[in-house]
Amino acid sequence: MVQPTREDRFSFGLWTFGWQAQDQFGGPTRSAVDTVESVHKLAEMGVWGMTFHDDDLFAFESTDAERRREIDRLKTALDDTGLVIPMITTNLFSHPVFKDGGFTSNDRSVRRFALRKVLRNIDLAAEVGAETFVMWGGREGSEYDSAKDVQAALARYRESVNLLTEYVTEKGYNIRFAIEPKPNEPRGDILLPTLGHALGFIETLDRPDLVGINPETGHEQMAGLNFTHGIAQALDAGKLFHIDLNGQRSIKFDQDLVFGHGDLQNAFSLVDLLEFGSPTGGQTYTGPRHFDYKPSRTEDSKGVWDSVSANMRMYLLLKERAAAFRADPEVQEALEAAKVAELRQPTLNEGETLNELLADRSSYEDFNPAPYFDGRGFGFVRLQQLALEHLMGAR
Ligand code: ASC
Ligand code: MN
Ligand code: MN
Ligand code: MN
Repeated sequence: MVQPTREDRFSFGLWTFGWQAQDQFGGPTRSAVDTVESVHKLAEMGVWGMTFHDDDLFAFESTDAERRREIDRLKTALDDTGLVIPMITTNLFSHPVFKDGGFTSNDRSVRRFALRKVLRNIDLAAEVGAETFVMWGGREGSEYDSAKDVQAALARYRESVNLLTEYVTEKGYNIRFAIEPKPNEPRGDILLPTLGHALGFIETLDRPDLVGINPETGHEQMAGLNFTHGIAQALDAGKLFHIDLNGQRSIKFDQDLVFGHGDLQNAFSLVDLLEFGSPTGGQTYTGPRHFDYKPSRTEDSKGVWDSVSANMRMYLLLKERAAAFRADPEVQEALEAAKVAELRQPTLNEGETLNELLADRSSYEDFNPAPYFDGRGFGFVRLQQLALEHLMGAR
């Protein structure tokens, strides 16, 4: 059961298992991975897809010939293994040119260069068959309020995304965009810091239908937010185009832990939602289960591949636990007592008008709130205890 297969649609960023663990305080602790070897390794492990930034596959300074060589090596490995590239993204954050951002740098020539880099990478997305194009604006932001005109920056962000949707439409590419929010790091404050900010921004675009979001577990949790709630809102908006799964333990630097190695309870409710949908209906997610984590700096190459496996095992184990939770008659009874399904029922009767509600004395004048004092408890604690006992394998 915990053996991953291609049907699970698991995918990993080339930059995740490929991270050499350089951080603010020290250099790499392990060697670089080879793309082709990695593709073979992933396929053997039951992984379905791989994703990458342009700069993960070929260095920023690559000549056209070097770039082409790496693309062709990748494509051969894909043909040999059946692995797919469901998503690609552009690195607008590593090179010094992007120190004040790409689409929203104060320096106009940098913005024009960033757009060209992304447009070139969209052609590559089409070439490798990626249907989702992620935009993580890690350097779009500021440390100092006086240094960034935020309304102007948002206007430039909008201008860029509008040009990108125009480009894929003109080219006839089957590509949609997904904005990835993050509150801070590397910038002191990043624009579009949470998925809610991104959802609001998308509605101001020329082609909102072509733009959704790619929320990352740890990024929302860095802002103290409930990731499962955010994902539910993204589904409700029809905007969950992609997802970055990982682990984060509370509000601190971006940990990028293995999925489930952070807030395990929240990971449980997330997998329950992604795999089985809302308990009473609602939208479901059919996209990739993509891991964007970093193997801890303490790991050698063996530990790296163990951590790749750990992400998938955690996901599948949580799926198994969530299925057991849903199937338990005692849970069903507790859900019933907690009136969880009653929330799906519209508050007004079918066909009832506002005036009829106003005339309904039972809804207000004759309604008795008194029994709610020390009565009519919802039993949410019992339900949560049952959930945790399932999560712990105690039931
Ligand atoms: C991405 C993405 C991130 C960042 C980060 C780079 O494309 O989804 O969260 O880049 O992983 O280190
Ligand atoms: Mn992260
Ligand atoms: Mn991410
Ligand atoms: Mn990340």
